[in-house]
Amino acid sequence: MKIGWIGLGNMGVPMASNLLQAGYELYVWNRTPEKTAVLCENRAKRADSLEQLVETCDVLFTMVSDDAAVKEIYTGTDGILASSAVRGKLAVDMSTISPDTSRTIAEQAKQAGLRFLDAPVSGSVGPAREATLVIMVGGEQTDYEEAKPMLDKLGKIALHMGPNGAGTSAKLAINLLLGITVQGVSETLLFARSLGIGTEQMLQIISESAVGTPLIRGKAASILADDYPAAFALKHMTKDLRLAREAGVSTPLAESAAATYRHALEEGLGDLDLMAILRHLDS
Ligand code: NA7
Repeated sequence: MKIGWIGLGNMGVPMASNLLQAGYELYVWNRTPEKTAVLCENRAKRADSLEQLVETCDVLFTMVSDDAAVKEIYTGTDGILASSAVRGKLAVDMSTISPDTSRTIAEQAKQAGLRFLDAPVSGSVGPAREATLVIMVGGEQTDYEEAKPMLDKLGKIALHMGPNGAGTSAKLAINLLLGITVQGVSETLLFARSLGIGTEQMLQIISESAVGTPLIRGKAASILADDYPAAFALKHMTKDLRLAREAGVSTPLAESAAATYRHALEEGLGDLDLMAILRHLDS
């Protein structure tokens, strides 16, 4: 079994590393080729083009930024679907994109003879490294079963949610809660501070209370240091809340959160962790 991995960003590198660790033969491609070095020093082989990757590999994984990136990789002039070698193979897209785009790519892939799963993840860089991601899969049951042993090396659970688009729909829903929660924590801390309660004290109270979560405990050190290296980049949260809005469902809290992330992005905080909205709200 030869696996092709496309997209070596913050998430792609640790995830692809876990497939290597699990003993799979791994070929990698990234738009910026230098980023393949870290994996190629560790037994992965670099493909010079998507065409070469498709010809060599049985299963293709994509983990890239957004709808535009996924479209370019699958349906661009030199994209995956341009190669006749895709016939009979399986593609697993783990990027967070709109359910509509997942369904469209799945249909185009089908016409080219490529089977396609949307399989985005909940969890940031830490869970990616520890292979404890939560994976939500949309597509045919048999394709899901074929991918499952590989997905099990990337996450603690890989659930089949339904047909194509169901994985990305579930992902938008869970990230809606994430976006709202981080805004809620930020407002709570700023509210408490205005009433004379220090952030460290308040974080302790939250952690010990019923609303304390691993998410909030995990962000505490970052909040106290006002230092936000990206575990999950604020720009990606902004994108996910925009995609959620495009679903056309009334979500007043998420609407408010979407505006906050958008303003923080405009302020130049996009490459920091999503928790950096606290810095934006505090300014
Ligand atoms: P990053 O760290 O921003 O990495 C994004 C990756 O996507 C990186 O490999 C990029 O290549 C690649 N990319 C972006 N645009 C393109 C295009 N147009 N063509 C090819 N490749 C592209 O994101 P994360 O790893 O944190 O997140 C990945 C997904 O998981 C995202 O959907 C999140 O919302 C969740 P580059 O290195 O810049 O050349």
